[in-house]
Amino acid sequence: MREAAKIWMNGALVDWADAQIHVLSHGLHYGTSVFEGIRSYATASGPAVFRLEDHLARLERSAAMYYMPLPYTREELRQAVHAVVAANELKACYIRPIALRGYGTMGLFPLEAPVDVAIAAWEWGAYLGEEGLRNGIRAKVASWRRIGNNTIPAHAKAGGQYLNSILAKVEVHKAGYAEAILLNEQGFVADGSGENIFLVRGGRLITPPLGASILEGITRGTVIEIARDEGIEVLERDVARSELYSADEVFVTGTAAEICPVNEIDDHPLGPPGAITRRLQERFAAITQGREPRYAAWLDWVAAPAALS
Ligand code: PY5
Repeated sequence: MREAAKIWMNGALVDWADAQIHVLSHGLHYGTSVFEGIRSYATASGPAVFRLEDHLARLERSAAMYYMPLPYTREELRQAVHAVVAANELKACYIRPIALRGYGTMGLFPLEAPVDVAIAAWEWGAYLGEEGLRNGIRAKVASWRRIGNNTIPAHAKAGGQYLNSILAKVEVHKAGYAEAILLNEQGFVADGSGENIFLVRGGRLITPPLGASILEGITRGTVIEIARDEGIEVLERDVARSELYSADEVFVTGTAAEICPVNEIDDHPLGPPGAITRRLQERFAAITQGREPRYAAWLDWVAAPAALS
């Protein structure tokens, strides 16, 4: 499919077709993998990886929560991400680092299995569609609950926990909706199958707190910071399902989905994307494209950047 592309695997760039693991890899059987989703954006000074340091720090935290020592330092992984983007001559792309328990043991005790690490990158457009980014998506609350905080660590981005997201996604897809919203075990709103969620009520932003079985999204953190810089108040608090139906605006955030408006939830119309959603989308685009020197620390240029003017 992508014969010419290179993938970084266990310390070296290899051909796309050669980036293989054994069928008895522990991570394949039991979900013992941790991963990241990162985007690089095209800027006037070349490709820039958005919040790379923060994504790699989360990868380390996810690995630690599963007692998985990463065999590479953060700086080695940072250089590897740069190498993959550069070797594939990518500008705007999605970057997927993954660390998994590899081939070596078939019992559940994983600590003797080796840890394999790979980093791939490819061009990946709007995850919820260009039309969705512009006009909003239809979402539905799934019947599956978000895995509880005391079932697995919700803050870890681990392969196995995505079975939960996948069941929710397939359920609502079959019912004709673009994205699933999951409630947590307490019945409060948690997140989308692959995004965090925000509501606008009375000019304020509201988003579920870190204790609500959510992933601590990097785009979520970005939106909170941009909004506060814009003078918009942000509340992190539990959100009841019915609040979604009467919100002034709702949007979801994620590396793949970016900032995507929601225009309908459970067949309750929310109307076209609102002013605050639009404003945050515009700010986010300006920042990721390197047009906002104030936020330049969030960009890690793959090629040396010309000085920001
Ligand atoms: N919640 C869940 C369950 C997620 O999977 C994601 C990211 C987020 C929130 C948002 O986190 P962040 O802003 O740090 O990306 N989902 C992945 C992504 O790359 C996987 C999507 C297929 O966006």
